[in-house]
Amino acid sequence: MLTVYSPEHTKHNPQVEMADGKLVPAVEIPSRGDMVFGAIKTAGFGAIEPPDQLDRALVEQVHTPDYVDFLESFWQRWLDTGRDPEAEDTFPFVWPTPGLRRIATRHLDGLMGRYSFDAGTPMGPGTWAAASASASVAQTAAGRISGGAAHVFALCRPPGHHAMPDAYGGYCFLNNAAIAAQALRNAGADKVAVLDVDYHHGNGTQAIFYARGDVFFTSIHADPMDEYPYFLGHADEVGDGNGKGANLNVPLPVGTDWAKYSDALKTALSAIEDFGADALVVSLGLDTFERDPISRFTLTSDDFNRLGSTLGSIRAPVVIVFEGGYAVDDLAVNAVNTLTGFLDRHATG
Ligand code: Q9C
Ligand code: ZN
Repeated sequence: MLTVYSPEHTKHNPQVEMADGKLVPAVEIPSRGDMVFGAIKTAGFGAIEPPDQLDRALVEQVHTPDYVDFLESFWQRWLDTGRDPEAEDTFPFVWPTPGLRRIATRHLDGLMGRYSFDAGTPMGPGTWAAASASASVAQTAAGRISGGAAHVFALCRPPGHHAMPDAYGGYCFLNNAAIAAQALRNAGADKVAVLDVDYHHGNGTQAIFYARGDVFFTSIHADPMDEYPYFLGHADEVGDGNGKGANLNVPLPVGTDWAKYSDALKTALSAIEDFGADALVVSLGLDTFERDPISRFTLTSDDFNRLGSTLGSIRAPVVIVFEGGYAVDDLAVNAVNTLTGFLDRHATG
């Protein structure tokens, strides 16, 4: 199995994030990507290749052009407007909630609020370089599927599934999984499914495809009544317009173990089968792990082998897109277990 990877991810290097009323050490850090890269190399799953150049038109099929411009120009504008050039982490702190006007202001603090939905996502000098490289990794992996590969691992960092059509948040800037799904559609797959197994609901991916019937989105995640991102990911969100019936959320209680998790996985996979997907994108978060520092499911390292094997039962080509997972020292074994379980089961031709 080919892995697509870019070392550019290290340019997004946050030091702190806001949590519990203070600045705490950031968890979405370069060692995450380095750890998974090292593990893939050692495990010898196959070639590891760099991404192609990012296709801006593709990105603008899932994000608004003004949002992409904002991300790209952010750091230069920060410098041009006399802000601290030594700042490593910048945070929004005012948002145009309903009743306020959602306008692109001249002041960067207003712009950051306009184009974000949380204060938990530090942005710095190298964020665009890393996020755009991450998106190109997903794009390239999808391209290999369209070229005939049965499965490709997109080792994306920063993650993407929280990124909305025009807002960043949840450590995500560009929605890598949505970009992969859209690339598959553009290359001729009539029906694409996205299965999100990150601990957190993939609110961005859901929002991007919510009114579309050509991309089925299903997510298994901690109940948003109790967990981030709170304001999306509930079971009654079933899609809109042409997308009605093409969205399936399976929220699970905090504390969920593999027995309960695997039931939800069967539900999601059978829905994908019913939809009749020509290709599948998996948003692979490893933050369902029992020792993840910010999450509260209890999957073990062995359970990731079972997860991979269950994912491998799908009878369609698969792009696996890396999302969350913050138990850095355990990411190597959990990623390798997932991919090993997957490859043992997934049909290659
Ligand atoms: N004190 C992904 O897994 N809030 N994003 C965490 C911790 C944000 C996670 C709060 C969690 C976002 C891709
Ligand atoms: Zn997550």
